[in-house]
Amino acid sequence: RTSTKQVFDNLHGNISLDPLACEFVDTEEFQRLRDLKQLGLTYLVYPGAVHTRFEHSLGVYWLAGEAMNNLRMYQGNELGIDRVDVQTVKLAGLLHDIGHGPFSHLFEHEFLPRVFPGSTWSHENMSALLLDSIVDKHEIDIEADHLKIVKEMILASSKFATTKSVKEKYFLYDIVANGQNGIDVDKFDYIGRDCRACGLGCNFQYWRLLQGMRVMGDEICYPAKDYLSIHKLFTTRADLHRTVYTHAKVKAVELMLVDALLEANEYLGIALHAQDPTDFWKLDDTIIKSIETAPNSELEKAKSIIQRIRRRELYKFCNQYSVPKENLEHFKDITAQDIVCSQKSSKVLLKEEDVAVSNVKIDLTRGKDNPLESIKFFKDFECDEKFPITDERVSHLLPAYNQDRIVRVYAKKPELVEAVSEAFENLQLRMYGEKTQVHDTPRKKRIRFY
Ligand code: DTP
Repeated sequence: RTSTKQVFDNLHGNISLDPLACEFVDTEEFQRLRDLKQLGLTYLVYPGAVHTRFEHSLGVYWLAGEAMNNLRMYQGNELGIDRVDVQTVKLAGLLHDIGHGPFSHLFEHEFLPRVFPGSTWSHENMSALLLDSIVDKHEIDIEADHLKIVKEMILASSKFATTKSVKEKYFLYDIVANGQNGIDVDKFDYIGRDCRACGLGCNFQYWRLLQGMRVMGDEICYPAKDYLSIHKLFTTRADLHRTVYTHAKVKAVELMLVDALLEANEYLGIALHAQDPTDFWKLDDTIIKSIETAPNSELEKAKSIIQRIRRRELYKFCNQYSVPKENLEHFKDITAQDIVCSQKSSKVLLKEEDVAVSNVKIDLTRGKDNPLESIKFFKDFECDEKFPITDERVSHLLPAYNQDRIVRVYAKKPELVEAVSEAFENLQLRMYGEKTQVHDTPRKKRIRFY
């Protein structure tokens, strides 16, 4: 195959796909990304959030190409960037998300660990496995070394990071998934795309960073004058997490869908598909419809949960608790059992299956440190010195904490709201000797957002 293809993307405009990229795109495994919504179930609260991993992957492919072209233009000789490097990084961008399961993070972090406790499954690892399977099945003509590097790049920021076969050009591994400082073209794309889809303003301009990036001592550095753009990247991402991805109602729907998937798992073998890369492409967000329309009588329970989602009879939010900064380090996730065990009055005797708990974690970056501390800047293109930004310069911009832990508690039936809320308050008293509610108005008068 020799021809390129043009795709018009609503964020970046015209994207040119090279012939090798086209071979991957025109497979059922890649086309499956059209049936994976980028933000999982968030569209049930933000109706515009129906964009998919398909357009995001094309966007990351394009941005990876732009980053590489800029580096090649300004530092091409010095860094020894060749055509194969550019193509490898672009392919890693294109294929970095092919291993995501239905509803992405829900599948990986909420569903699979419940089926296989202690599971080490990750979408990055599945992307790498799937890549081998696509190349075999579709007989894609790509050199084994080339393929190996694409996989290494996809795994670069994950716990599965292996060797780096490209010696002396380690920065290539930081373009798509940056394990060093978290600034990568994956974020450039999804921050803009997610804000737009949800109708939120986006003040972060990725193109400033794309144009300003420079490799110094194998590390991607940015012009000191652009530190505000980097700050905006992390704060916009945190804002998206707080207001969109972890919205209390989104979490209620997620808790319900996990319950439905667990009920259906045995009959539909959902988790088993995730173990086999040749089978994995069959699994996508349409699993909801498959459950709803399945003839199996064993699926009645799963169906009724999905019907409740459709009819908006959601698990009822009772209350939430923000873990104080000093307790973050040793905080253990709260379980439904913890809540049930904290019940004192026995007007209604709660059971574990009456309660749902969401332990929300929001990190401004990986780890608890200020993300700006791990980024190196330079004064201008004539200077070869790199330095971190000084504390005084950013202190007034920083949020109080770089990490948030919020425990949200839900009653699965409306009539249990009072009992679950009471038990949760008892638990807080037991843990910290005080009730540290986020809402400070009495429960009955509180205004709730639905
Ligand atoms: P990061 O490096 O920012 O942590 P990542 O996990 O490496 O991102 P992904 O593409 O797998 O990259 O995840 C980011 C995308 O998924 C982004 O569009 C936001 C969305 N997302 C993240 N968490 C959630 C969530 N809990 N619910 C819904 N969408 C989410």
